[in-house]
Amino acid sequence: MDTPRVRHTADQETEFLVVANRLPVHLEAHGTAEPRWQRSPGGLVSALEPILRARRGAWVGWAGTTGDTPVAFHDPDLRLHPVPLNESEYRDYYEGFSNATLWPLFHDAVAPPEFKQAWWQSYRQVNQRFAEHTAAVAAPGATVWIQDYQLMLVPALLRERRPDVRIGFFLHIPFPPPELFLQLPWRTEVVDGLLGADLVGFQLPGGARNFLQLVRRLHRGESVAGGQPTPVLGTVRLPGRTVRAGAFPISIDTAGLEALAHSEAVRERAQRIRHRLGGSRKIMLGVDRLDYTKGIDQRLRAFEGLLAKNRITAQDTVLVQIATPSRERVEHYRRQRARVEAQVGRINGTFGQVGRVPVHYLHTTVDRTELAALYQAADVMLVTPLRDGMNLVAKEFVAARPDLGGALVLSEFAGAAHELPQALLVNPHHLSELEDTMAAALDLEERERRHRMRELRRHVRERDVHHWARSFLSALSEGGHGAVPGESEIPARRTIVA
Ligand code: GDG
Repeated sequence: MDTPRVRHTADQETEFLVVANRLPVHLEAHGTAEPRWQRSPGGLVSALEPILRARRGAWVGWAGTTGDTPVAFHDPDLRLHPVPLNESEYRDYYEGFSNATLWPLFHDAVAPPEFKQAWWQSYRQVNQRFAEHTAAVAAPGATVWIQDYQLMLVPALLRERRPDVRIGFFLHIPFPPPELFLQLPWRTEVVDGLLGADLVGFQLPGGARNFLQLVRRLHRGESVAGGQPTPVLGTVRLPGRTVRAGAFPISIDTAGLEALAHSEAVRERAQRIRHRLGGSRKIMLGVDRLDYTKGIDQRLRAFEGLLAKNRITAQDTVLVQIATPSRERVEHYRRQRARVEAQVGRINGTFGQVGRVPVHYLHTTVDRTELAALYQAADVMLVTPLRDGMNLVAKEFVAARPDLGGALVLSEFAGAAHELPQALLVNPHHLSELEDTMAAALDLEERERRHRMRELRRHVRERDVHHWARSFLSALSEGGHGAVPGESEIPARRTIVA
C-alpha cells in the first residue's frame, strides 16, 4: 500500500493536534497537469487554523486516497500527518462501519444499520492506527482534539499509549438515546473508547445526557444530578480521573461568509440566477449532501403536493435542489439517489412545460461563490432533515442574507432548530404540515420575514465557529488533567454525576 506523500513532519513534536478522519486537503486537477493538493475550505479548518498556527499545531488524518498520491502538499502554516488507508479498510472501516453501521444507528435508524464483524475489526484496526500516529507526534502534555464518529475508539487507545496528553472528543452527529445505541453489538467497547477522553462534546445537551445515561445503563454507576455549569452537563468519575460531557453546538465562519455575500461577484451572480430562473418566480432552495437523513424526499413530496393542489404552479415557483454526491458506493445512498431522481422526473414530467420546469436538480458540488449566490437568490430555504447533528446549511443561509431577505424552513430534528427558533420550524414527517409551512414561507409578510431574519442573524454572528472552538478548548483546558500515569485502563465500574 502506498502512503500518501503529504508532507509529514514526524520529526517535530506537536503541542496541539486535531485528529479527524480526513486531512483538510483534497486533490485538484488542472487541465492535463498532474493533480495537486489544495486546501479544503470549511468551517472546521477556518476555526482551527488560528489555533493550530498559534500553538505549533498539526492535523492528523487520512489524505483521501487509497492509491498513489501524486504531488506533496506544501503549506508552511499547516502541518499534516497523513494516516494511510488501503482499499479494503476504506470499504470496511469507512463505508462499512462508519457509514452503514454508525451513521444510520446514530440518526434514529431512519435506514436500518448493518452489523458486520469484519467491519468492526477494520474500524478497530484503523482507530488503532490513528492513535499510534497521534501518539508518535504529540509533545509531552499536548492537547489532542479528536473529531467525530469515525474515531470513537481513539481517545482510549491514545490514552493507553500516552497518559500524559489532554484529550478532547467532539461528535458532529447526534448521540442516540440508549435504547437505540444498545443495539450495537460492540456498544461497551465504543463507550469505553469515548471514556478515554477528558471531555466528550456533543452538539446538543440531549446528546450529552444520552451519553451519560448510557454509561449508567452499561455500568450501573451511581448517579447524582447537577453540579456542573453549562456547557459541561455531567461527569463520569473513574478511578484516578474524571470524564466530562457537555454540549458545544458547532457553527460557521459567519464573518467570512458575510464578506463573501457582500462581494460584487456574489451579488451579480445572485441576480443572474434570479433572472435565469424566470425573474418574478419565487425560488425555493435545498442544499444537502445526497443523504437519506436530509429529508430531500419529504421536501420533494411536499413540493409536489403544493403543485398538485394548485397552491403553487410551475409559472410562479421553482425549486432548486443541489444534491452533493456522497458515499456513492454505500447501498442506502444508491437507493436514495434513485428515489430522489425518480421523484424529480415525475414532478417535472407532470407539472413542467417547455421552458418551465418546476424542479432544477443538480447532482453536483458547486463552488463557494455559487453557493453564496444561491443562498442570496432564494426566497425560501428548505432544511428538512429527519435527523441532523446541527446542519450548517441553515446557518450559512442566514449569514448570506445581509439584505434580511429570505425565509428559513427548518426541521425540528436538526440540531440547528434549538438555536434558531425564529425559523419556520416543521416536522418533516408530517406531510401536510410541511406543505403548509412551505406555503407560509412563500407568503411570509415582509415585516415578519425581516424581523425573523434579523434575530437569526444576531445569533449566528454571536455564536460563530470561533466561539465553538474557543468554548470547547477552554472547557478542555479548565478540567483537571485526565491522566494519572499507570491508571490508563478503563475499569468495569464507574460513578456518574449527571
Ligand atoms: C455533519 C453533520 C453537522 C454542501 N454542498 C455543497 C457545499 N456543502 C457544504 C455546506 C455545509 C456542508 O457542506 C454540509 O454541512 P451540514 O452541517 O449541512 O451537513 P453534514 O455534511 O451532514 O455534516 C451535521 C456538521 O457535520 C458539522 O458538525 O452540522 O449535522 O451531519 O457547509 O455548505 N459546499 C460547497 N458546494 C456544495 O455543493 N462549496
